[in-house]
Amino acid sequence: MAFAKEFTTEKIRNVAVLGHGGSGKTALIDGLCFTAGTSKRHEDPALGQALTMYTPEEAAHKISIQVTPAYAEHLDHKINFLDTPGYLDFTGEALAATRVADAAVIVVGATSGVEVGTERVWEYCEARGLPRLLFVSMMDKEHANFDKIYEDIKTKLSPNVLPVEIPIGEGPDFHGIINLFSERAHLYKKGTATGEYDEGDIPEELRSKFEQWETELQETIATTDESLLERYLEGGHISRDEVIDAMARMVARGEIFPLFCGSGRLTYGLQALLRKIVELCPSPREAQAELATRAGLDQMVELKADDDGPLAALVFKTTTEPHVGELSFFKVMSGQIDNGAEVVNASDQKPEKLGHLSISLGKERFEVQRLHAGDIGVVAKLKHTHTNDTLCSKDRPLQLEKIDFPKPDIAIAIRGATRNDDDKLGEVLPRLHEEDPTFVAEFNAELHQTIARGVGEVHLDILFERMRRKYNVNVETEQPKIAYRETITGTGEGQGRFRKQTGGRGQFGDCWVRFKPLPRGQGYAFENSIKGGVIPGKYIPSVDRGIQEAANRGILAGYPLVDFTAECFDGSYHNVDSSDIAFQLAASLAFNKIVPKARPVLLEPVLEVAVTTPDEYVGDIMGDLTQRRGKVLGMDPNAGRTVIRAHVPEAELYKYAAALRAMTQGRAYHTRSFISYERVPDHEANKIITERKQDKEEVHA
Ligand SMILES: Nc1nc2c(ncn2[C@@H]2O[C@H](COP(=O)(O)OP(=O)(O)O)[C@@H](O)[C@H]2O)c(=O)[nH]1
Ligand SMILES: [Mg+2]
Repeated sequence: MAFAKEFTTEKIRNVAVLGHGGSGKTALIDGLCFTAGTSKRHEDPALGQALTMYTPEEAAHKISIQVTPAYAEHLDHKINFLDTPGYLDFTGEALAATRVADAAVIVVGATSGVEVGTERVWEYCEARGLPRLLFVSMMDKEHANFDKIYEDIKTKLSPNVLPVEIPIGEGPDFHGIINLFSERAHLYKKGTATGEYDEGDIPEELRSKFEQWETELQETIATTDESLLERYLEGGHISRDEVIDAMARMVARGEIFPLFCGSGRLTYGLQALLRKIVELCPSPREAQAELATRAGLDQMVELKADDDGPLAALVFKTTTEPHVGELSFFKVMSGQIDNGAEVVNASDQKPEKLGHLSISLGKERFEVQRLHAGDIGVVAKLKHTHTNDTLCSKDRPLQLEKIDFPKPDIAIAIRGATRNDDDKLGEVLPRLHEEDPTFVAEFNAELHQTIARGVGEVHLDILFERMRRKYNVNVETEQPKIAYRETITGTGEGQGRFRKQTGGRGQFGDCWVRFKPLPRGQGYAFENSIKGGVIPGKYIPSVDRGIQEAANRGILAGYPLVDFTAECFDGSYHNVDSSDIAFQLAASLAFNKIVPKARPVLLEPVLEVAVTTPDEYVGDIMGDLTQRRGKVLGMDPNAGRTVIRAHVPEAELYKYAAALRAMTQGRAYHTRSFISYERVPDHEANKIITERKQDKEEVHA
């Protein structure tokens, strides 16, 4: 059988394509791979299908939901594209892509501009120091406005954006691009299918803009090099090759971000972009070195993308495909891999065989004989390897730095739709986690519910769809119960006495206990101030245990009582009848008698919420947060966006993401984390206590 072509490290580019949802990333990759001739079809995500968008969930929702590799062979190089979801619920996938890419193309829609999702991925790239090109997409769309988007990028992303192209015409009139490298106009005809164009002169009406931007470009490049500057100042011209050379170095150092434009749908501008990716983006060899840890040692090892280095490949994505089983996508950070190689998983040293070693072009896979350092590949049916594992050689176990996935903090309660579904959950939920580390689910014994957590509500919905399709398991969802707590606000003291005389040996325990409130979050403390052995030392732990058990059962509504001290200060015992059990019972009697007098109240979990929103929605969001009993802590406006921080009771935040989306047309997002327990206002508390009592009666009825 014929193997797919091998590319050596210098001939590889790994490019994450990132941007806000709907900015045109998937259409762009489809157009680029088609323009290069590597892919034979040009499809439109609007119809639910494209090269890097093929799962039934993606087709149904018409959005990308997972990182998907494809490649384009161009100018004797291979560009590995990583398509990513822009939707913030799937931001873990974008993070995975930035972890293995050596550069990024940031896509900004010509009518929508920089949005929250664009800013988010920009931060990811900043954090990794990833070189970036910027692409203004959908230049053919009605109301496209290149200059406006350029300004937007300059103010919201970086002042170091540098336009290297000028569109000719915009919206339906978009028909060409001035290329500042060749200083020629590329003119597209109706019927352009793979980015082909005629070369022409700079149109008169754009001449002054061209001259201005061209000067800017030459000046920027001249300042990077002593001899270039000298020549430039003497009125000389810097040639295309010199510009490309100097620019590639600036891009690699993150000093400038060249700005391109075009249309993924029409393939206008895509030939230039392909070529510039090859010329301006670093190969894996030039990318930053990786730090790996030797298994079992603290020592760090620096790894370069080098065929002769020790093998280390990071698995950045696993999926399951019907009829194929599990697929593991990985990047070879160092060393090379032969088809059929025997490797080990660094996390447990277990062997894995890399049979049918392949590269992937959307849903298609092509077998390769060998993958060189820096390349991205895929294998099926690994036995015990998951996302974030490192594959390495047996004699040099190395673990690469893991992808730092976002914390799943949106919770929903689930149960199987039928008994049969319920039985399968235990097996299927861990599998979903293996495919997507930003999903976790486990049974919560306190709430008596299986709680699933994800990055967002849409994320969870789509996972349940996937569960239905792949594993034939249906779930029903409901609001997670709230883990309320109880505490006391006053002090109280008194006696708990247990005495029982039945036939032979009796039971006797007697203790005096004082209950005092503790500050929030302090939990429970036991103090022993018994003097003169009125309760023998061996029974003191029994008193402690009796109180803890009673506290767990609560006093108001059956929620654990927390943040209090129990001080045992007096009591008595009986030589024969006293026992561990008798003192436990005496202590719990004391608890049940005294705590109701110590002004018990209900506590609820409060979360700190940070909402990032375009300024225009601040008023609505604040009003809504107040309705949810939220306390706004502060607002931080910055370049058209505001981050609002607030403390909001968890009980008021169910489906908040959907509410926020509705309020802001999907342009705001929020993060949350537990902050503390706080007292429930009395009228709310009474409702909760009454409901809880009814629940209990139903259970016992
Ligand atoms: N007019 C026009 N529409 C486009 C273009 N690129 C994408 N679209 C449309 O914009 C929508 C979002 O595109 P998609 O590639 O899925 O965006 P992504 O979420 O960034 O991957 C789809 O309906 C596409 O058909 C383009 O170049 N021109
Ligand atoms: Mg997409």
